[in-house]
Formats: sequence, structure tokens, C-alpha cells
Amino acid sequence: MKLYYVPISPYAQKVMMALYEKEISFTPELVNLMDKAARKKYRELYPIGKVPLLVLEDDYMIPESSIIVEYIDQNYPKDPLLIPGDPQEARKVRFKDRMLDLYMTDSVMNLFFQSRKSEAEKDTMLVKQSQQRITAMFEFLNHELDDNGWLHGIELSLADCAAAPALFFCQQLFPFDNHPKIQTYAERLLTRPSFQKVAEEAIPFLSRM
Ligand SMILES: N[C@@H](CCC(=O)N[C@@H](CS)C(=O)NCC(=O)O)C(=O)O
Repeated sequence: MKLYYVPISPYAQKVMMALYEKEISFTPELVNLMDKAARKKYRELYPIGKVPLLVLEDDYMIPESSIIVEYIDQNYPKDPLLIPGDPQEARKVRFKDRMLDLYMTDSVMNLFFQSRKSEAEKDTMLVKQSQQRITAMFEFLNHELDDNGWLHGIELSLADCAAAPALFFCQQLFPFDNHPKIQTYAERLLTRPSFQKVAEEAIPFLSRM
């Protein structure tokens, strides 16, 4: 199967972390979203134009990072199980994944793109709203984390795969130095071999930007 991705996309990173955790092989298809012609070509395949996108051997397409992780979790039953079998627990993991994507990852990406603009071009309202949301998400994480486990209990889950890229970008753009619990968690999460592999691929792209 093919994964259409961009190494610096946090949503692609979430999926790649899950693939590496479960040791699933895939063909990486890098999409150059900075290039107009490449974007146009990619939209012919997937009109929404977002990465990541998983394309199976029979050309069946699975977009949306959380859905891709759910697909691989269901079809490659190798540990770790990223979405618990118990429906109530599964709902709680999906809830955390949604919170992270919608309020933390989206917000930190806003900060990322705004940081590349001149002062005059910056959308200060958007920056402020994004900072407020990330601050609220730090409170959420502080509340949800305990000292040892992952974001949902003792097993790594979809929620951790969503948290890793968000915290990776926050380190630079909106640090969590005043949150020791998040710091401890981020240290364990971001040094996990699966995420290290993701970061190794992203860092050269980020330094070029
Ligand atoms: N909800 C989507 C979000 C994916 C997303 O926003 N991808 C960005 C890169 S981080 C993208 O492809 N942007 C290109 C565009 O919007 O044209 C997911 O979870 O996969």
C-alpha cells in the first residue's frame, strides 16, 4: 500500500508513527504541497488535496489520519493495539485524538505558518486564538496524564500518535516548560523509536524551511 504524505505534516506523522509502531511496510509517496503543479496532480487523485492518504493495492483510498490509523489497527493486529477493543475505552481514545487534532495540532500549525510571515502580514487574532487553545489543551493534558502511563492508560494508543506531532511542534513554537507532567510525557513519547524515525525524516525538511 502507498502512503501519500509530507514529512512535516503532523497528520502524516501521526499515521507514520502508527505504521512504524506496528512495523507495517508501505510505499511512501511524497507529495510536494509547495509546488502548484504537484498539488494539482495530487488533487486529481484526491480532490480534497490533503495528506495523509493511504491507497491500498486495489486502489481503495483511505484519507484522514485517524481513519487510516483505525484501518491499520483493524487490519494489522500486531501490538500495540492503538484503539482498545472495549467500545467505551475506544470512544475515550477517539475523543482524545479529536481534541488533539482539532485544538492542539491545528493551532500549533497556525502558529507555524504565522511564524513564517512578516509582522505586517500576521493574523494576530488567529495567533491569539491558537495560543489560547494550546494553553487550554495543556490543561487538558495535565488533567489526563498520570506519572507513568500513556495518554490513555498503560498502552500506547491512537491518542499518543496524535499527541506526538503536536508536542513536537509545540517544543519550538509554544513550549510547555511550565508543565512538568507534559515535559516528562513528551520526553518518553518523542524519544520512542517510532517517533524518532518520523522526526529524522521531518527535521531536514524543517531546517530547509
Ligand atoms: N483532518 C485531516 C487533516 C490533514 C491536513 O490538514 N493536512 C495538511 C498538511 S498538515 C494538508 O494536506 N494541507 C494541504 C491543503 O490543505 O491543501 C487528517 O487528519 O488527515
